[in-house]
Amino acid sequence: MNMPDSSRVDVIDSHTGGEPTRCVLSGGPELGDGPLSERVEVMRHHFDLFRRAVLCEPRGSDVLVGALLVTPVDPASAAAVIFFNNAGYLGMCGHGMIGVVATLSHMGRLGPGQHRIETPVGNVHVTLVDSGEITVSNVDAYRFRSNVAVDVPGHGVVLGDIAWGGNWFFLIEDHPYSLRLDHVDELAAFTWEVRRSLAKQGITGEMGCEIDHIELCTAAHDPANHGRNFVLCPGNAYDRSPCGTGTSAKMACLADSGKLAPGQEWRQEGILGTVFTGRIQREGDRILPFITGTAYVTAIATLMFQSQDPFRNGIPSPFEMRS
Ligand code: PYC
Repeated sequence: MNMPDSSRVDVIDSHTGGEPTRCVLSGGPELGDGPLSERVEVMRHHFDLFRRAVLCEPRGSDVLVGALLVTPVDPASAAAVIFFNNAGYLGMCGHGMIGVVATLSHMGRLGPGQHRIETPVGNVHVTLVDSGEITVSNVDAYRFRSNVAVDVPGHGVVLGDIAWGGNWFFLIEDHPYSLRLDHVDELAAFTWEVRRSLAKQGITGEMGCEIDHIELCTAAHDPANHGRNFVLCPGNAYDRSPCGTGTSAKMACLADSGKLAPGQEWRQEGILGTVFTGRIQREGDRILPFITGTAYVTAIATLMFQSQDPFRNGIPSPFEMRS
């Protein structure tokens, strides 16, 4: 599928804690009316060029996360969304969900209150309050394995926890790095090696799922917060926000270790110092994470795809992984 000359794709861009989201309002491919988990596969296999055209350079960048709005399966849901990035597709996306809610609110399509939004990995509930703060009641989070050893060339054995927070994470506490913005090249290089080593050594999430997010954790820099992170995303871009799914995975690990009680606040600082406020609820064995943050609209635009443009389908990211 080439992007047709006549294609016009309306988008609203926002950022959540510094991490950008491009919400696609119209002009997206026809993915059918099946469950979102099926529609994302239709997009992956038949319309992947749409993802690349909308998100990769020259219209986007490696940092951007896309959020394609589709018709919900259940008409009672406020929206349904498929998240994608320069490399492929995301299950859930915490900062992206906050960006989508801020966007829908800006358009007058969502008012204060609680709303259900469908994603390929399950429904989430979002609460928008008058101040603009948005709370995402995320899909269940859990720690799958703790203290897993991975041999990382040039770095030796690295220990981490494997956890699900809407995406698969490898969380590393024991590392020598200072999580500062002026160190991001070094942090990205290390975490990229960890990711490659996990894949090479067959270390996965549950049911063989690829671990495609690597999270370094340390103490917070600001004493008002509880922890700081650096998260490497699947396409080798680092999350500018504290990462909603990463914060969910982190809270699941803390709860599993008895270090986070239900209702207790967890203020997660990201690499820019921006914060998501988290907490969990427990229902039997289930851990239900909540993430609160704010997003700001940065652009309202129509993307164009002229037939003479050699890059109308986007420039493939070198980090794109074919499934
Ligand atoms: O906030 O969950 C998140 C996220 C995932 C990838 C980038 N941001």
